Amino acid sequence: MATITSAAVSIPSFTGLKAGASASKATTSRVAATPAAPKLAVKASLKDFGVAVAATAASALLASNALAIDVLLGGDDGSLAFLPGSFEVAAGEKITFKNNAGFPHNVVFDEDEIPSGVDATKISMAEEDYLNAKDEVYAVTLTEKGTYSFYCAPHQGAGMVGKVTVK
Ligand SMILES: [Cu+2]
Repeated sequence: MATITSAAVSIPSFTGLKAGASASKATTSRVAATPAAPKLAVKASLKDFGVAVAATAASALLASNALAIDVLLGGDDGSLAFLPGSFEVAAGEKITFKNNAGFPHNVVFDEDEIPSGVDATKISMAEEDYLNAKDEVYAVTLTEKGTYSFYCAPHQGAGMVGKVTVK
């Protein structure tokens, strides 16, 4: 009795494997190589495949739209500010801070005003590092969605602060 039950269970399980394999040509060889793999493993691999497709689509979109934003450090009128001071980017979009006027400037993200889990030191310039010449740049790419506040260490007191929302 126990043997029959086991067979009855394994047949639909195998059918499920075949269905999974035909659903995605890219994973066919991997699934076929391990016909005894539990159904759960197949589901996991199909899920991974789906994530890979989504990631490819996202990077293709990034490449075709060349998403990037430039932020000037210091206004031509002498203002100590980020221009623009508040903006939105897509996750993974390159943000280039470009030294313009009134330098030295730098870009430091506030560790208390960034999404949890993001390391401020990895996206910031060091407090004591500065952009000293015109057109020097500091570029950063933010991948975690949320709101980030940043400031220029030498001019924070003068109001040189900014905010970016990653969508
Ligand atoms: Cu500054």
